[in-house]
Order: sequence, then structure tokens, then C-alpha cells
Amino acid sequence: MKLYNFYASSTSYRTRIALNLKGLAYEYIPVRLDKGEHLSAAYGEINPMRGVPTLEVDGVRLYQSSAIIEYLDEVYPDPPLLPKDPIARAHVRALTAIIGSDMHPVNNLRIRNFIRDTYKQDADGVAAWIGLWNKAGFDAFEAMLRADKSRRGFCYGSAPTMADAFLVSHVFSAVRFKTDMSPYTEIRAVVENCNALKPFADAHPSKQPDAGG
Ligand SMILES: N[C@@H](CCC(=O)N[C@@H](CS)C(=O)NCC(=O)O)C(=O)O
Repeated sequence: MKLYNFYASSTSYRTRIALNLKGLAYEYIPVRLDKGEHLSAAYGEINPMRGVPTLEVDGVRLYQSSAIIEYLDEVYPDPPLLPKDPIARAHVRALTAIIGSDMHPVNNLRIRNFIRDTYKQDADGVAAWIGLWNKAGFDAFEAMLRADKSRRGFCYGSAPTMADAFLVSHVFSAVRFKTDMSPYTEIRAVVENCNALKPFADAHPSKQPDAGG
């Protein structure tokens, strides 16, 4: 498998976590978002939406981190990233959707650039936008974690699921954009537990070959 991705991208990070949790090896192909490489015609041929990640499996390209991670879970079921019980699956998918559908899209690079360039917002204005949507999402996520009395250290149950991969990667990006995480004690505890595990630690942006460069 080949993973087109960028070290600091949260959608790439969540996909690396899933690959590592499954114990799958992959070729790391950097796409430098900071240099606009994803906007090139060449990358447009690879991914029509010009986003990362793209996972290439036996020459076939898969898009959208949620679809990629669910594909991995279907083909490599152990360890499971979604619970078997339909209600529990819906719950874990709801947690991932808070981040994947409600939070990340409105704070994505192209949105931040639009707000800066078209709506003439300075760095503080862009940071206020990011903080607003991160707060809305993290407030809901924290409330859902708090309400689930059967959790044992992770977003659901006693082992990582898709929701943990989404949470850890989005918290990394939120901290980078200076979102105040201090109110979110349950979220912070889950992130700490996850980061103590090798599949999460190895997926961290600072450990990737294109980090910082
Ligand atoms: N919904 C897509 C989003 C992919 C995406 O847009 N990723 C970001 C990086 S985190 C990106 O490539 N942004 C480029 C841009 O906004 O121009 C997914 O989950 O894979």
C-alpha cells in the first residue's frame, strides 16, 4: 500500500493511526501541503479533490479518510476499529462524524485561506474562526464521553476505535492552532492513554519523514 499524505495533516494522521493499529506496512509518499503540492496537476490526477490522504491498494486509489479507515477495518478486522453492536457502531461513528464532518471541514486549509484572502481576516481572525468550531465540537465530544459510564480509558469501551484515531489527530491540530483544551478533562485523558500506545506514537506528525522539512 502507498499512503499519499502530509505529516501535519490531521486526516493523514488519523489514517496512519488506523494503519498502525492494524499492523499494516505502507510506503509513505509525502504531499507537501505547505508548498501547495496538493494543488498541482499531477496530484489532481491522483486525487480529484486535491486533499490528503490517498491510499493506493494494489494500484487502486481510495479517498476520504473515513472511507479508507472503514475499508481497512473491513479487510483487516483485527483489532476492530468499530464495535459489532449496531447501536455501539452508530455511537462510535457519531463521535468520528463530530470531528470528520462538523469540525475538520470548516477548519481545513482551503477554508482558512479563503477567510484570510477573501474575507480579509488576519491571523487572529482566522484563529477565532478555528476556535469557534473547535469549541462547538469538543464541547459535544466531551459531553458524550462524560455520559458514557461504561468507557474504560478510550472513546468507547476499553480499546481504541476509529473515534480515538479521529480525536487524537484533531486534538493535535487544535493545539497547533492554540485552541484551549483545558476544559476537556475526558478528552485529554483519552488522548494521553492513546499516545502511550506505540501505534499512536509512531503515527505522530513529529515522527514522519517529511516532518518540519
Ligand atoms: N474529508 C477528507 C478531507 C481531506 C483533506 O482535505 N485533508 C486536508 C489536510 S488535513 C487537505 O488536504 N487540505 C488541503 C486543502 O484544504 O487545500 C478526508 O477525510 O480525507
